[in-house]
Amino acid sequence: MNAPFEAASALAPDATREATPEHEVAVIGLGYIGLPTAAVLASHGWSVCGVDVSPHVVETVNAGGVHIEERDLDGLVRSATKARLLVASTEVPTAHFYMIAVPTPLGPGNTPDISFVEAAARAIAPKILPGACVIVESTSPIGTTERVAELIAEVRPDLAVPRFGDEDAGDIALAYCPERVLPGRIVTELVYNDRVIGGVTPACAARAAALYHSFVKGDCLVTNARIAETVKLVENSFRDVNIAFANELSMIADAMEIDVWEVIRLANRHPRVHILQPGPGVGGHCIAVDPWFIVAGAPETARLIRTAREVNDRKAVYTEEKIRALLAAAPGGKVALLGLAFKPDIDDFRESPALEIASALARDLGERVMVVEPFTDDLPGELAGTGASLATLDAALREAEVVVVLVDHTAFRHLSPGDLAGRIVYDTRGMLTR
Ligand code: SAJ
Repeated sequence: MNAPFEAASALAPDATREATPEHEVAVIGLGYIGLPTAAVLASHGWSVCGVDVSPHVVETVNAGGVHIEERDLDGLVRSATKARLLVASTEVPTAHFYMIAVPTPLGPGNTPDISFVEAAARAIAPKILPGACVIVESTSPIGTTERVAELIAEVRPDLAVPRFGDEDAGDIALAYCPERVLPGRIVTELVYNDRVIGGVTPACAARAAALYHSFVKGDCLVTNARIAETVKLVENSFRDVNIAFANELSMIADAMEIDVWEVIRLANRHPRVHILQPGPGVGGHCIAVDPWFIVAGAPETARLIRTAREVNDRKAVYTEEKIRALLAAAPGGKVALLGLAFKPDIDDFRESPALEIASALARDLGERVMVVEPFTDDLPGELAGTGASLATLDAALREAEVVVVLVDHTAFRHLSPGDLAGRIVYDTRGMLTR
């Protein structure tokens, strides 16, 4: 038993000390959150087993490799596996702590699908020992941690599983602690961000907090599970609503032939105004998704949050229509689309409005579409096979009549309006004027 476990077990029910689990921490789901979390825990001395349903992911990690791109992650995983503090498996082991970091996608009608969380709970249940602690990190609809408790209780009638509002500690602990890390800065933010830790009971929160205290340099803020679930959804909805304001403003300014970037720059000089940046829509697997979890829970009341989602989705369609209109002014001409990722300087194309726009254009304009994306060697998704081409920045600027900035990657930021003289330019990110 090493130092971090002793610290964490100080708050554990006595039963913990009777059991000898195979690992101190089991992280279920080795994706964008699970793998960095497992590696950071291991780098702080914990013995960690990462669990994934994909044999490919498990083999890659056990060989010291990574299957996702994230700054500083490869070195961390390599050292952790070499030190044997991180192993991966397709089977859930016995452990003191279980962290669930599986996807919670949107199902039909924009309703949350928590089936992967439920499957993780069912896989943990037969293995869990008295004194263990289960922490859900996946972004989840309100009530999911209690659902996990219910599923474990069904499989394990021998355990006193805590219920929301209980005074007693119970045999195991259940908590919700949302991940809040920014893709591209995950390894750093895992350590330095504050964490919100919500227990099904106060004893559960204290038990989970002990684990986070061992590696988090930010504050660990303790609350109940329902509040912590709500906090996560609210954070991303707050951002979505504010980006929607900027996107709506950009369309209004367009119609009035006003420079939206200048308006925002000057309005933001007011001490209490901070308008975000318009773009071609909102992408990624969090901000464009999580607000729907609130809407699904309160469909009649969550009017602003729903409208913001619709405004941000509409901005992508608006951008595509505008590019088509610009191309109509250059009959037969080519368009250079700069960037496909969902935001600058990452290689993540999931839910990317830029990719959506490029694909829609390429479907009927084919080889008139040139894409410049320094973060890929091949055209991703359905763009491949449309006739569209992946070009260097120089080639695209030479050949295209219309140039559209979809993502303000650093690799494009040296461009000035002068470099694009004679071209029809549409800068959805305000990169050329900022
Ligand atoms: N965007 C704009 N204008 C802006 C800011 C962002 O159009 O002014 C767009 C981006 O281009 C991108 C999208 O919004 O398409 C989302 O990008 P982001 O950088 O704002 O956020 P994500 O999705 O990478 O990460 C968010 C973060 N949440 C918040 O900032 C409240 C992160 O802390 C969360 O951990 C992450 O979601 C998550 O996993 O939920």
